[in-house]
Amino acid sequence: MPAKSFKRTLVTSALPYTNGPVHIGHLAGAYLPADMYVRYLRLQGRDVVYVCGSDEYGAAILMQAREEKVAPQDIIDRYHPMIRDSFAKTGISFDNYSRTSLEIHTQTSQEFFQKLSEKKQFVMKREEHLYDPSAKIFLADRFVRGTCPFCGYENAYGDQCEKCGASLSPLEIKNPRSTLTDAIPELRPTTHWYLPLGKWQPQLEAYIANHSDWKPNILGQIGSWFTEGLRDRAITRDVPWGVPVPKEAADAAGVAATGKVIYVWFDAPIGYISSTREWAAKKGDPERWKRYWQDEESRLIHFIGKDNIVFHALMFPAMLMAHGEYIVPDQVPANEFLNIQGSKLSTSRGWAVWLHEYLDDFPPDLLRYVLATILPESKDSDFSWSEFQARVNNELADILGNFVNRALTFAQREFDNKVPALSAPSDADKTALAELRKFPIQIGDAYERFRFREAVHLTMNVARLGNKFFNDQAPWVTRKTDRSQCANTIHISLQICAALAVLMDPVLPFSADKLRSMLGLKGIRASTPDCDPASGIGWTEAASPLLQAGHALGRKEILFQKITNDMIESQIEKLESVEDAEPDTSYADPKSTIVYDDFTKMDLRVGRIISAEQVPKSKRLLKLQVDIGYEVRQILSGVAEHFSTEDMVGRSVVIVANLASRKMMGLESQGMLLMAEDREGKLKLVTSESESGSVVC
Ligand code: B3M
Ligand code: ZN
Repeated sequence: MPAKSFKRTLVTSALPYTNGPVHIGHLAGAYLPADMYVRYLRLQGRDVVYVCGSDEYGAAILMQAREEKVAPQDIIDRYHPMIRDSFAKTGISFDNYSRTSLEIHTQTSQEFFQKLSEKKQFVMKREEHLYDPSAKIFLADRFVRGTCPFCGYENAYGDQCEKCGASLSPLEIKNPRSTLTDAIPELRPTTHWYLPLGKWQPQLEAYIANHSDWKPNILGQIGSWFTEGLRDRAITRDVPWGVPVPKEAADAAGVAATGKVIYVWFDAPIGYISSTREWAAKKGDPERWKRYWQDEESRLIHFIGKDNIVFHALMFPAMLMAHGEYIVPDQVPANEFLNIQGSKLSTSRGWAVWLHEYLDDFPPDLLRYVLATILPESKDSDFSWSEFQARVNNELADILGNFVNRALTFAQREFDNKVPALSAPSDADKTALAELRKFPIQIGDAYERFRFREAVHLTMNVARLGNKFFNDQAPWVTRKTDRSQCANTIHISLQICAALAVLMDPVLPFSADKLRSMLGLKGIRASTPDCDPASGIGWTEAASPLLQAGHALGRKEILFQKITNDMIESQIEKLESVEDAEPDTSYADPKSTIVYDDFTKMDLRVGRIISAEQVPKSKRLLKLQVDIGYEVRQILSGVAEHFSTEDMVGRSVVIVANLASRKMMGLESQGMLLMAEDREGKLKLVTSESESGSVVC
């Protein structure tokens, strides 16, 4: 639960760039968790508005237009409807999906900019910038490529090196070239508006300190930005695509406004405001947006991917503070990245599962469910088609679908497709109902804490409870021996199905709907924007018996079809037809800081491997005897795929000597070998020239 209670919530998902379709990495990052969250809030009857829209400016779109020799407008007009429709078909239930090329956005951004200009919140800087003499254009961000000053990579972008991840400015690049014409750029003077982020650092530090409940991955990133010191950010560009700098602001600064646009990372977050404004206007209440943005009792939550953290957790809050009339984000649940089949997702190489293509082949709920179970909430995670198949077949079909099917089949055959009465419930019956009643709070608590994987796991536990109860009660026996007990079993199983039809809605909205019609269950509050928060049965009531005795059930259907091997193989083939998908070779993320005492708890020792053998029936494990001077330890190490036994014997390695011993394949392991894993996943032993038993410190 949030520490403070809020009257209303505004939820946003990052505005996707409109230069290509969306893929499942996008979905797992910023859209699916947000949608699950808002559906949960709506079922709770809370006042929530969920906005998003297409991010239609920025260098990426301009560059693509140049490559294709079309106008930028053609690019955004092609992808905006495609993205909007893929989201709609996946059940991402925005209250409004806007686009930043709309007039309302130009107006909102310009007003915002103008206000900051009037409040003297900007700093003007005249400086030399790279200029392409043949294209007659200043080269911002991605319009320059050259050698990275940090790692020497020769094809680094003007704003970032893809190899080492350093964030760069075009002037830092060595041997710069124009990406438009390949010309060697020259320097020309130009004037730009800067947001003095450095000046805001103390306020931002206080703001972040107030939000210690944010996820460690976010706080970690922000902490390192603070340590480096925030730098002033240029928030205008000399490019022919973007929201024009307002003339009043240019006049006040004594700069010609022509050709100057607002930097995309300044206007895009304002897109959240424009989208809310557009929503209010469509509702016929044009001022209503202000309640969500300018009232201290409203809560602002931005769902994003980790590459957008600095903009949402520092830059946008600084903009809002500088403006003075807005609330600031209260939560920024940023997700890490989703890899595909063990390799980093890459749209340029086509190593991606595109949402619109997925939707041609499978129902949306299957993907929603599988992604929800593997969301990269605290570290990168991996999507594989075989796991997709396994989770659909073993969890959705075999646990959830099967339970529903068994309960409904029994009701149909034994009780005339009606809900039998519950009479003189046994202890087991009462326990099952009591267990069921706990779920709305348990699952809800996971949603409130932005733990979506946990929420989904707990949701499946409702179906697990149902299956266990059904099996233990064996209605196929009691139908002959004890009709009334059989009736109780089916009555309770159906109540569990009804609870599921509400509780699974945030993750499986289409199937929840189908299940409600199979049960003939009416009067459940919708989890979509058109819901009426004040009416219907909502989240809290979901687990109190929802079906009356004698209630006529609907028509039974199969909830989840199983995925065959053929279906999966063709998906894998489609992916692998992409040339040279590279494995993920980025450096592993830094771990969070520990204190010296944490380090000294480890007893690291040098030991000599005196024997090594393969553990029978295990592909991975080697059994080692390691002499650590004062004793010989048996250590099991999962490295058989990397080293042969001969590679190991005789080597002096470093081990963790005080790791609690544990059993693997029935054998005891008394310690652990240290290894160095490189970016390609290759392992090397960490060796030492010191005598056995030496302490590594
Ligand atoms: N379009 C970047 C991205 O899609 C950007 C997000 C804007 S959110 C205000 O990663
Ligand atoms: Zn680099």
